[in-house]
Amino acid sequence: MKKNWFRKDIPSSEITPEQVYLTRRDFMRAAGVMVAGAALAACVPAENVTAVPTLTPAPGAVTSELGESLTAYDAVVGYNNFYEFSTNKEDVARLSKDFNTRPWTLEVGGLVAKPTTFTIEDFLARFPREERIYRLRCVEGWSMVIPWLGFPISRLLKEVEPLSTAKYVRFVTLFNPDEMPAQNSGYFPWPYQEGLRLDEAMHDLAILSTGLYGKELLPQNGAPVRLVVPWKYGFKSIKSIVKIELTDEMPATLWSTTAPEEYGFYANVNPKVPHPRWSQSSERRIGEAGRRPTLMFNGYEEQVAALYAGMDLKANY
Ligand SMILES: Nc1nc2c(c(=O)[nH]1)N[C@H]1C(S)=C(S)[C@@H](COP(=O)(O)O)O[C@H]1N2
Ligand SMILES: [Mo]
Repeated sequence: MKKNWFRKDIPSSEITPEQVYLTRRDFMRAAGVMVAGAALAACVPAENVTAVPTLTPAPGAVTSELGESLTAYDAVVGYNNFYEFSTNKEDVARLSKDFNTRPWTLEVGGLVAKPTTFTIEDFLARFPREERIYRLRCVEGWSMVIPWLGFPISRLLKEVEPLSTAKYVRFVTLFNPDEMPAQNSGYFPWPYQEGLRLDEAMHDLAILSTGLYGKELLPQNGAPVRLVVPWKYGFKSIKSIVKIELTDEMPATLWSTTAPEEYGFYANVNPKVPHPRWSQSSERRIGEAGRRPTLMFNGYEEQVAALYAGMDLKANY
């Protein structure tokens, strides 16, 4: 009965106290700034990030380019999907507390001229981090606004020099059932895998993250390094990555293998394409009462729509 593994029911006990939502106009008035354009307005310049440990935005600060409040830190680190530890979002933090993320290497290979194995220390030294405040929309119908620390994955891919035959990027999470207890269960085709088209991965909004809220990533959020692709459903943002491989074939993913009729390769946030078992037209922002409309490409339409020009987004779900 594979159908119901990925439960979507969210108990009301998980709703945290309501935060004030300011409209975009209020935001601009409050901040006393003019926003020049929507494109990439979420990106904070890199110089803010050199002193990473001191960069700690206050929960509730109004900072996204749409004038949205950051989701409270406690929710970001306390309400997690990380099925290697538990399918219960509120147990993940406790069960992953001792997950060992050092030493850690990330192997980048496949159809590239310069296959390279990076350590986390290499990352921190070679790829300066920026803060990126993104919405995260889970396919289950809840969402958060998270200030990530990371860098565009395009920078890493350029360093390894993709061959002209490379069309896709495959990502693989660590497989270690001793440390990730749910990997002992045969329910899912471990290790967790995800994929992007190469041009999607090269988009500036797609980042590798090693931190959030100005701190290093905690295990529950995918330490030491995870993908963040803000215009796609959250399950594309694979955690605790050990391998990145460039391929000429569309990679199989954990969710498209488990339930192909429910989860496709693209998984772009799209309020007009319902999941077979529920609507995707609205979402519950963690920390707010009620629901808000879900935005096309999670609000990043202006930046990413060109990647899908001419494609049938219903067929390519
Ligand atoms: N390896 C791995 N990555 C994963 C998952 C997972 O279960 N295992 N869950 C995904 C889902 S469904 C979501 S919504 C996001 C949640 O990220 P967060 O807990 O940091 O908010 O992680 C994604 N990455
Ligand atoms: Mo998700």
